Amino acid sequence: MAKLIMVSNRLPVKVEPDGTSKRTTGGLASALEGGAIDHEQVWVGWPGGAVEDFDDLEKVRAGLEQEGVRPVFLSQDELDGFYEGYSNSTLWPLLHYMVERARFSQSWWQAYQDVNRKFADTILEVAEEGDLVWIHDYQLFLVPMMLRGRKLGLRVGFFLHTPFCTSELFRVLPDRAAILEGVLGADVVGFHTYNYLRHFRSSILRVLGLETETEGMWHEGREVKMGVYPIGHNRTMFEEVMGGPEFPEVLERHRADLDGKRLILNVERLDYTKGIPEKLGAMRRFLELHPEKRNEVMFLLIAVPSRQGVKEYDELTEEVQREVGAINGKFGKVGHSPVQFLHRGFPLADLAALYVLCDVCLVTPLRDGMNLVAKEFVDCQRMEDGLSAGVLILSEFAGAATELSQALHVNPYDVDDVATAVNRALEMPEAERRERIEAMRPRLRKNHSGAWAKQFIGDLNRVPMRDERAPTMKLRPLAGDLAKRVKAGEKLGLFLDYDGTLRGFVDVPEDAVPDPGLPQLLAELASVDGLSVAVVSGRAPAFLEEHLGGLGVTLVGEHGFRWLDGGEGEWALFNPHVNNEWKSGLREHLEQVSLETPGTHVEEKASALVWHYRAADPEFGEWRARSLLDEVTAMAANLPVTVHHGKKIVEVSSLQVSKGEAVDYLIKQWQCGIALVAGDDQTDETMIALEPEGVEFLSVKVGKGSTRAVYRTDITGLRVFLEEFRECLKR
Ligand code: GDG
Repeated sequence: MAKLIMVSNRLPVKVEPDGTSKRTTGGLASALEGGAIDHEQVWVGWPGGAVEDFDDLEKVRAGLEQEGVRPVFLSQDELDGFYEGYSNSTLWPLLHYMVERARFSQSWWQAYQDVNRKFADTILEVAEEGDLVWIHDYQLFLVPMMLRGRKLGLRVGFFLHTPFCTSELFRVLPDRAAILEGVLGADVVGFHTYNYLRHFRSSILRVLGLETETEGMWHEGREVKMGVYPIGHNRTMFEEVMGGPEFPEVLERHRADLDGKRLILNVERLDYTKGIPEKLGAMRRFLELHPEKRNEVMFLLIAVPSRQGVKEYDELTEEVQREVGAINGKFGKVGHSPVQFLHRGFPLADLAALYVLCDVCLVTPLRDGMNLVAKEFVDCQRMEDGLSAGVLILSEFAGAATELSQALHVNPYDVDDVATAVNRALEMPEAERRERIEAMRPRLRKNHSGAWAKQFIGDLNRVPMRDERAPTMKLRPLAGDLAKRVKAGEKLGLFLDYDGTLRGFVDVPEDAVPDPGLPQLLAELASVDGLSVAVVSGRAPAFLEEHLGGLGVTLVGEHGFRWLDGGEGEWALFNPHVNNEWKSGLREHLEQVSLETPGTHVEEKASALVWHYRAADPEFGEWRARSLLDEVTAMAANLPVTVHHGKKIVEVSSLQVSKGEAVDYLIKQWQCGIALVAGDDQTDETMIALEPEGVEFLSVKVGKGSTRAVYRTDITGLRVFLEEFRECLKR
């Protein structure tokens, strides 16, 4: 059974002062507990502390290994550059949209790369063929790519726990391209929400110039799957503590402390992304607006200390303390301060008790990847035990907002909005509170942290092993066999699309001329007895003849409208009776759209009209293409045409003409016993879908996207195959 190698910056262990180690619970580690994951697990990560702090490193290492942990020890310098620097002072603020807080330093970037490489090296020490490697979070963006090519047969997953910011901000990062390339080393890339995925895709497009689809992309001969996996909270941990013998006592203690006050609970790490000053602003506003409630409510602010000693965080702590003092000074009275600030963590039982007892849980981060407090609060409500249900107020900028639609959603920057929501929550009738909790709970209970991990690992397990999917591996063995059969006298037809199949795309179609080796390769293949070669393209005859004429290769142009037998002589029509009267009405509409969409133009072909948007703004072009597709489909409903959305084109073409019809004709004409077709887009599917009788039919899809083809490769893979085929024919 393959191992699961969990890789995260922090580890679920604590190194004791005597050098021994103790497992800690919570977070990721507990998501894998409970037997849902049947892989043996190994952890790779930083054990905390600087390497200089350990007296006996080998003892620490041995202790950690006993706990199933492979440590990545880091020096103080590395921690400064990689952790405090690049991870926490560059990436963290930027990913949370706080670009003005992000600081950039070349030496931090260097340290980040070095430490990511250390992680990759450590993973490779423990990884064996077939293992799953699951890398977590923004500290380790580069690790997936650093594993590529170094060990075959690893399935690599990457999950981002923070938001992925809009590409407009991400582009600010000097090292943006390397970071994106780093992540694309993974087979499965996961995010909490669809929006983060969307921003990631749009960064790939704008920074790397690469097209993706929602489900992923084809990158360097591999498929990179992208998905949305909203993390769940740790149900078991809360169930256990709430079912424990001490819980009623803890609950009673807190109930007594509250002394009849209505509790408005806030729990978070003290971080600027959590919007604590803004929240205090809302509390102040609420107390101003509702003097009658000042004595009734208790805003409890639990802020777990974070990054103490870092100036920014120390200043935030002081700011919060000052403002809490000011609010209490203004609105408190003898014996009651409406805001209580507790700057420390609490045992889980206390936290659960406070979730149960509070009237309102106020979760108002300015940005948050998910926010588990919101989910824990909802799940911990105990109406069935006769307790009153609480109300969740949730920032619309927390990932959890997409799942928790019955919370009261607020804009955390808008103090009036939050103050109004607090009042609404306090006034809300019990029946409505219950209804809201009951509507949200079933989903949370199903999608707990264990289910989340199981789903991600399931997808990772479905990734084909590297060599199974390496494209040339699939096609290559065919080369030898086909060559043997041609030499033995069987007749083979090769039908190859041009753009996107034999040649990559460029901005100006006229620039996509064949590279020097291609005509030679095609000519050599076409000269072999029993082997017929056709280039089957959407291009106009003139281009094809200029670049691929006279090679003995048959040219099929305009998607199967005309052909040039053997690449010389006169072009002929496959079907002389094609009716093209439909063109005039549609042409006008397409031209109008081109006028309105910079970077697009209309191309007229003998039996087709094509709207090109390769040079348009990529997102605008894509959006316009989709609406155009609908418009044209409606306009052409009664016409003998077909409309399709190809690579950067929308094409309307005569139904009486297709690449499939043309290839079918040639297969018969040439009396092929074997036919191999290869193409990359929807027009090629008409040839891929052929089922010629009595012919062994091999179909190859070049690139990603849905297809009926049996083989899949990329441009390079196809080229390697054709070259290999030529060599085998010579042998
Ligand atoms: C990252 C992302 C994303 C808090 N105070 C106490 C305490 N907690 C526990 C809560 C909760 C956790 O800490 C905080 O949840 P977050 O969701 O903020 O998680 P982080 O790991 O900080 O953040 C975040 C998350 O990853 C998961 O992908 O949701 O957006 O930033 O579980 O219960 N626990 C105890 N005492 C406390 O005082 N025992």
